[in-house]
Amino acid sequence: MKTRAAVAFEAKRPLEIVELDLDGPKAGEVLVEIMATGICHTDAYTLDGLDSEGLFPSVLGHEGAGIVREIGAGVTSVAVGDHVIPLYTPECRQCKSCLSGKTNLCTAIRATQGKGLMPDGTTRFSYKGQPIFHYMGCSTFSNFTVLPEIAVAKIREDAPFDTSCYVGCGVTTGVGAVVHTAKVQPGDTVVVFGLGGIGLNVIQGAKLAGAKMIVGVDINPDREEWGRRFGMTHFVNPKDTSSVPGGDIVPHIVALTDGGADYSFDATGNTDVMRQALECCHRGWGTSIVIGVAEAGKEISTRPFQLVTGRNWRGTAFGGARGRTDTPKIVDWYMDGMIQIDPMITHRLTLDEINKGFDLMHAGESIRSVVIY
Ligand code: NAD
Ligand code: AHE
Ligand code: ZN
Repeated sequence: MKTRAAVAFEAKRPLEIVELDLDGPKAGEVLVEIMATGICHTDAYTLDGLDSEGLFPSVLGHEGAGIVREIGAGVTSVAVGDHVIPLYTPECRQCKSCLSGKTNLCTAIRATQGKGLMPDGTTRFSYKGQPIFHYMGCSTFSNFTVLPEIAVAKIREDAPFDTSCYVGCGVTTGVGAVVHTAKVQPGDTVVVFGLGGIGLNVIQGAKLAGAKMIVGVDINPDREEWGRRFGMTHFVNPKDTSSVPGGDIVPHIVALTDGGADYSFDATGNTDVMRQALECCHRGWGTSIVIGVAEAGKEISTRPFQLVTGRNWRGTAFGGARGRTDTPKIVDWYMDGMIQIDPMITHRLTLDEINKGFDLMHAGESIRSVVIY
């Protein structure tokens, strides 16, 4: 069949809207009509050539929602007509990782996913006879895409596509980092670095978990109002030297939080910020969670003394959520009013306008842009 898609032909070049050829689902795969997709900073990072796994030409996008239109042989867990969210963190329920109960990082298809291929080692997309790579196993910047059955989460049919697509990455990553990875408890002190599409969801997750003090840190002053809307109690702008005496943010946050954070989160992807996030944790027990994806070649560092004195450094992918088990529950939380999504969708675009979504993100003007097919 044919599908309209925004293709990343090369790094650092705008996406091009073209018609691709798409092969149907093979055994264990499903064809999904994508109804809406968010644009996450990770898409921008890959398009900018900063991802060590980045491949071109490819169809980016990993934050979608849609409808199953066809199933391949042997597919049993979803049916034609089901509403689904594509999963870049699948859940096979059979691999060592899934069975361990210790991680959401299913390994069943990770090797081919990182090579832009389907599990059988081929691509379903092509353009003028040349293969086009998949991205994060999802490729939601195409109106139709093919996914392994283990990489779709069935969700309730009354959830709107243009908001529930955000559960495919940003909402689950931010809220899940708090409730699944950190396991923040009532009364805890939380510090969040980067109040964008992910960090604001960390804030609303911290509020949901009952954190008493939620400090937001961002260099964009407009983000103060955004953070307060979702439960942030204090705001720090590292660039505002009047509120951060001496410009050194770590002692400032340690003083503000009476000795340091119980939990801090990096949602910037900046390795210097990751260090600050660790070092503003409380001596003896504070834990810092890395969410941000850093560009290829970057490394994190700190004085080992920071760890010797009881601070913990951890990371999280997809908020520690098990793809098929937890994603539908997060959609339920949204539909039941426990978490908010609607105000964070600041821009709705057509596929032809998709490059504007990247421009808005880079200008700090959007929280989430969503493309509606
Ligand atoms: P975004 O662009 O919407 O938000 C980033 C925010 O960080 C912005 O508000 C920006 O002003 C702020 N910021 C930038 N530099 C800063 C600094 N030095 N100090 C303080 N604030 C700063 O991006 P997003 O979509 O929220 O994604 C955030 C990060 O999370 C990215 O690195 C993305 O790749 C990553 N991510 C990781 C996962 C995961 O599973 N681990 C999932 C989704 C996104
Ligand atoms: N490919 C990059 C790493 C990118 C990365 O860490 N991705 C996150 C999801 S970001 C979603 O917006 C993730 O899930 N990581 C776990 C995994 O298995 O990819 C690199 O550095 O090579
Ligand atoms: Zn993402």
